[in-house]
Amino acid sequence: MKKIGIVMGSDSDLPVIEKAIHYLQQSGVEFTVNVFSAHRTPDEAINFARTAKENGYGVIIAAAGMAAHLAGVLAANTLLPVIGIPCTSKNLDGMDALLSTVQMPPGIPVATVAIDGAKNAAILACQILAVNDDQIAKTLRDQREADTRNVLAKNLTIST
Ligand code: RP5
Repeated sequence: MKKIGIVMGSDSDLPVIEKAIHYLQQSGVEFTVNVFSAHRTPDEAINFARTAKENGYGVIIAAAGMAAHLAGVLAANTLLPVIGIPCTSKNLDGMDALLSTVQMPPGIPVATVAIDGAKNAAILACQILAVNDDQIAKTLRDQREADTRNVLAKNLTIST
């Protein structure tokens, strides 16, 4: 099974990432979490991206706030798909990170999820791995079916 590499720009991003960690633990998918900053530890961030494929990763999730260039830097240094999570910070509510992450110039795409959208990032990463992994595909199908059953079981109707 290929691994998911979660990279965050700072340990202050951990509260956002926890939803991805929780989802992947529940799903039994292998992952690692590291702090590599595009500006504070650029060599380590680039080295992680350059060696990710040979180290068994199939997809990278990058979480960063403010002028969030981490996902773009990682994407520029690997052919693995990179999913960006723009993280909230106190001044601009994550809009700064959203625009920095999503507005990649043509040639180096970053698949950007919603601000603080860590669970969807984890699900999307699993879907990417599921292209070549039947076990992960089955887990994803089972989760969707469970979600459907939960909604239908509530049987919420309002009528006048
Ligand atoms: C970004 O700057 C990090 O991803 C974090 O979201 C933000 C603030 O980092 P700290 O100053 O809290 O380390 O690089």
